[in-house]
This record gives sequence, structure tokens and C-alpha cells, in this order.
Amino acid sequence: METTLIILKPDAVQRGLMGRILTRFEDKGLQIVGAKLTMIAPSLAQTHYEAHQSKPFYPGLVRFMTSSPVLILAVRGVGAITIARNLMGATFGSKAAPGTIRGDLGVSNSFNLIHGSDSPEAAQRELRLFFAPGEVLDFPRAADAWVYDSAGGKPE
Ligand code: IDP
Ligand code: MG
Repeated sequence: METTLIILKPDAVQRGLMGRILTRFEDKGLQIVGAKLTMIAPSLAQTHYEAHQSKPFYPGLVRFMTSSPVLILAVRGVGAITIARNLMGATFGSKAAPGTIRGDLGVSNSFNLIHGSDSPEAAQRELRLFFAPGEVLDFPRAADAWVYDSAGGKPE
């Protein structure tokens, strides 16, 4: 099982799209194991996006991410990191494929609704940035018996 860090960005919250985006993850069979509606402090946004520090869009990105509340999520499942990235679609709303969150719900390249960790290392780092110990929950989900085929001993 993998856990990934998802952020519904300020545009998603302000546009009233939280429920519809969350539903896509739940519909897919992923489990929501952490959630908080919060304002991101500028220092945290800077650290989170530090890989992009040298990019021209970095100051605007930090301003955008700290401008209004966001919904921070921990999302779990077999292959959750890649599955979530595929559900999100390409970075730019203008280019993201129909059927994806970014492709269906937005047109902007910077206001692109959602963040998702892009590797296991990033997920581990980002989950630790946004969730304190104990805030990401570990609980059985009754539906897992039907979401996964576990006949072989592990969920597939
Ligand atoms: P990702 O969110 O799909 O992983 P990254 O390349 O990691 O995309 O970029 C992080 C965020 O920075 C994007 O989600 C988007 O909000 C913003 N961003 C990336 N490239 C540009 C750009 O060329 N112009 C404006 N904003 C950008
Ligand atoms: Mg990225």
C-alpha cells in the first residue's frame, strides 16, 4: 500500500470543486486516510515547492498556494501515487486530457486545482511536511474486500 499527499489548491476550494474532486478518488477505490482544511504558511509553501525555487513561476506559485484555504489529503491504495497522478492529468489545465481532473475542471496552467506527490520519496517527504504524527490514520475499510482481489494473499 502506498500513501500520497494530495492538495486541493485554493482555486478548487474557492470554486466549490472539493466534493467533486474528492469523489473521483473515492470512486476509483482509493482510501482517504488524512484530511485538513487549512491555510498554508508561506514558509511551508516555499519548502514544499523548493525544487522549483529557480523557476520564474515560483514566487507566484507560493503566493497562490498561500492566498486562500486548501484541502490537504492523505490518499492510500496499491499504486496510489501513480494512480492519483493519472487521475489529476497533465500539469497545465489547457493541455490536460479530458477525463482527468485538470482536463475536465480547469483551463489555467498555474491555477490547476490539485497537487499530487510524484514519487514515493516525494510522498514520504510531503506527508511529513503537512501531517503531524498520528494525523494520517490507519483503519480497515469494509469495502476493501470488494475493491481488491486478495485471494492471492495480497491486495491486487
Ligand atoms: P505538477 O503539479 O503537475 O507536479 P510541477 O511541474 O511540479 O507540476 O509544477 C508545480 C506547480 O507549479 C504546478 O502544479 C503549477 O501550479 C505551477 N507551474 C508549473 N509550471 C508552471 C508554468 O510554466 N507557469 C505557471 N505555473 C506553473
Ligand atoms: Mg510536481
